[in-house]
Amino acid sequence: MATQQINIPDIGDFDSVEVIEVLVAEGDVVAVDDSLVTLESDKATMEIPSPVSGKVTKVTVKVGDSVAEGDYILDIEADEAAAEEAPKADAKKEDPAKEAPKEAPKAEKPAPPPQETKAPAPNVPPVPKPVNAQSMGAAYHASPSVRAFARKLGVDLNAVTGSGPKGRIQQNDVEAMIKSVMQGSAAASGQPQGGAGIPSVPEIDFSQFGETETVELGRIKKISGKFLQTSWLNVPHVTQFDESDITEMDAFRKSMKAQAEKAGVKLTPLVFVMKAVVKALQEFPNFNASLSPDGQSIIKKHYYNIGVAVDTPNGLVVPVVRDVDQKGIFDLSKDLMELSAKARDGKLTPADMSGGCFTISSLGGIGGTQFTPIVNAPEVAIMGLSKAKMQPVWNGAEFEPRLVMPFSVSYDHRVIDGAEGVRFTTTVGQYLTDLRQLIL
Ligand code: CAO
Repeated sequence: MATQQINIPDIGDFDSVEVIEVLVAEGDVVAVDDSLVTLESDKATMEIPSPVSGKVTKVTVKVGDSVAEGDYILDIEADEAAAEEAPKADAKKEDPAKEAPKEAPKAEKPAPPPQETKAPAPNVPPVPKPVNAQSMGAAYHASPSVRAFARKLGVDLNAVTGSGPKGRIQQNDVEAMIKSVMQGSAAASGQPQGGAGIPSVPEIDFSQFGETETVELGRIKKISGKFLQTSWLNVPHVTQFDESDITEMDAFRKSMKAQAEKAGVKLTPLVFVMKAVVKALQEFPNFNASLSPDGQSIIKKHYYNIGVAVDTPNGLVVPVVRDVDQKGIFDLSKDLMELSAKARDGKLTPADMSGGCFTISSLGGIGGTQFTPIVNAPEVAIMGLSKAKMQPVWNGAEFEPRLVMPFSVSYDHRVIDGAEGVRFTTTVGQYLTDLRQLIL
């Protein structure tokens, strides 16, 4: 049997992340994908899964340690089948007991495997499982044992307030939640209650009406669904609809086609919208903010990172384009193409999806006239783009054909008032109609 040294895999841009749980001890037997340790950064909690099955022979980290990609965390004596597939050439990995470095050399930085890989080969670094990466909105912090406890009792942790450090949910928080729901149920004279204290949707056996099929939701849909529901239940939404005459903008975009091709990018209206939105965010800083957890203050951000909703075969994800204020449209286009390709290949890291200030959801390439996007909390506003259409517009003397793009902005009414909301959409619309204003 070969002993394998397990190192922290690619965890995105984080260079120091705290170990908040060590889930295995020497002598434990683990299977592929079993969680070994839990790491927590400011933005995400992630479990590091085992790349092999076997017996844990040494644990070199403890709760409170800070780790980074490549750090040595434990040894596993791999089962024979897994050991046969292990690389023979790497003497250090075959017998780490002879030379067990505290940290694996940073130069041995392996490329991460696709996210959906179920059982990676023994020498392939495991992909950390984001527990609460900013897939779509707010998140909770809870250990795997508390999550298992909640799952067993059917408690939705999105609805539980954590009393531990940094709002971490503990078992007694789950118990308190169950108690309060039970008391609420009794008070509501038998009315069935959901986990958030609202009436549940009635359960119906649809097979009584015809043939049915039950298909389990994908992992991303399950995660984003929770974030969307959390936002929907917590954020008082208002959606402002507007439209912008983008005739000149689109003519400019088309005139840049050859130059864009030379630069290896494809310009779509979205990058112009990103620039217009950032200029408007600079003028309306309440839109580039988050509400403090106690709801008493606004945290204004002095950076401009824009999340872009990307439709993938596995579900909706929101990678973040950084420092949009400092980039030109070709660079933005390149970032967007790279991030959406990564999203569709299931290769986004938690870091790719964190740090957003404002989200844009563009359905303009598909169709529709207007829609009401759900705020990506704890952000406070989101823009929805719909398909631009050529339409007759009265210019004071006659109708002329103009390309008009409908869009909407949903916002958190606790932070933004209606007048400010419509001033923001009007400003974005004006910038898109006359791009020259962006350089003023
Ligand atoms: N009006 C008219 N045409 C538009 C348009 C708009 N608002 N937005 C894009 N288009 C055009 C593009 O110019 C392109 O046409 P050409 O090939 O002729 O230039 C075509 O539509 C396809 O664009 P695209 O969708 O590939 O590119 P994009 O930059 O607009 O969007 C991305 C990129 C990743 C956001 C998009 O592919 C995507 O995934 N959209 C779905 C997001 C989503 O699901 N949101 C819903 C969230 S709420 O459930």
